[in-house]
Amino acid sequence: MTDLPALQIGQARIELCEGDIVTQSVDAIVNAANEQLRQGGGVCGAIFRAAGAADLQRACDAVAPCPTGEARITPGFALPARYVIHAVGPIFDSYSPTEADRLLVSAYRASLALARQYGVRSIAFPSIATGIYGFPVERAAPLVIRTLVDELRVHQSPALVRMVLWRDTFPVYRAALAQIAATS
Ligand code: AR6
Repeated sequence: MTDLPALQIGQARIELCEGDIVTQSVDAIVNAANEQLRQGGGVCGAIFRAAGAADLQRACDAVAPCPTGEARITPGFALPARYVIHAVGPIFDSYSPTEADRLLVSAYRASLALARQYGVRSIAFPSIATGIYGFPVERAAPLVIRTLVDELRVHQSPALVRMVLWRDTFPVYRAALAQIAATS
């Protein structure tokens, strides 16, 4: 793998790649979930299918609900990842833009806190809330990258945080990373 956009923060690293999160061989992948932790569409549907929907749903039911801005953890079952961290981003139109920002940041921070609690060293995130939930990706990308940088500056963990981006969201995050790398 050459020239993936990346940013080193002390001992920790943020990477961006384009692709399907279910194939990621990391300790934990993050699901863009709903508050009920029910199988949905988008990346959530793909994760449930790849993990084994019945097993993952049973595990989700045991830890549901999950309010917007929070996260829950389950096993990964048939996935290469050991854990799935289910994070609920905001439905963009249900909040003021600044409240939606706060809730999106909170979903990432809650996921990283759970990851640290479970000894996760590598984690892959999708672009939470920017699909079915309608959060504009141009607004999310700089906010998310800045949140990851801030978290890793403080905690230095997980050592690898990878954003796995679907199709045309990749260049948006790449531009945001380049901008933040140039100014930090
Ligand atoms: N790998 C990585 N990213 C993906 C994949 C994949 N396999 N598939 C889609 N994406 P969304 P949300 C991207 O809609 O907006 C579900 O029904 C997608 O292109 O999956 O948080 C849940 O159950 C977009 O950039 O999540 C909730 O009800 C990003 O993942 C609701 O949707 C997130 O899009 C959550 O909506």
